[in-house]
Amino acid sequence: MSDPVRIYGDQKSGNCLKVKWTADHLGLAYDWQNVDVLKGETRTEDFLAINPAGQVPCLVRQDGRILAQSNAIIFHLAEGTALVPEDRFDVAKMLEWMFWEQYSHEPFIAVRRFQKAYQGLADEDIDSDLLAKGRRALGVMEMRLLSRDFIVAETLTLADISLVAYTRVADEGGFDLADFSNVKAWVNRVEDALAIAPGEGRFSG
Ligand SMILES: N[C@@H](CCC(=O)N[C@@H](CS)C(=O)NCC(=O)O)C(=O)O
Repeated sequence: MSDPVRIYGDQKSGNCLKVKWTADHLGLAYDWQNVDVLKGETRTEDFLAINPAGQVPCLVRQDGRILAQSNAIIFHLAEGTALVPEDRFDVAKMLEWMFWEQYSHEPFIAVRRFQKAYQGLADEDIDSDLLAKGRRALGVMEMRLLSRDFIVAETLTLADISLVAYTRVADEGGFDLADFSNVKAWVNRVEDALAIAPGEGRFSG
């Protein structure tokens, strides 16, 4: 049997956990290489030789080809499975939400969480735009989930995995999900579907 794919990631990073959850959900074998972002392990010469962008997650396939960017990696792992809709428009719709996650959600919710929980910054030292923009993103999700169980299809897709990563720990960034009841119920639904343990990936967990 050939070696499994290798995944470089930090277990506290939502972007990395997206890859772990997708692989686990699909029953894929992988060799997890822990890279501690806070210890600067993404900036070592050895790691930069793997991903010159100096970021995790990063996937190294059995044939040596390397893929970065969490949403590209999960798409690669899940193509042809039930996590990707069959309908071509729905695939594009799923990608719409995954691009939105990277541009209009993660930069505010994940960044505020990083500064508050990891770097221990006081609220007054954090860019105040992050709270407003993160809440706006949660509001967009709240509307989307008004009459649906999952973001795109009737069942779990990669859009849910991508978006749940930082939404489920948004409280660590100072975002109260009690104000977004549809989002809160959806987080529970997606955590159940992926069998995510409550403390997994939490700074305090
Ligand atoms: N858009 C990228 C973001 C990756 C990213 O920001 N990774 C962070 C951890 S969540 C990282 O490796 N930071 C280390 C550094 O920049 O040195 C993705 O989705 O994979």
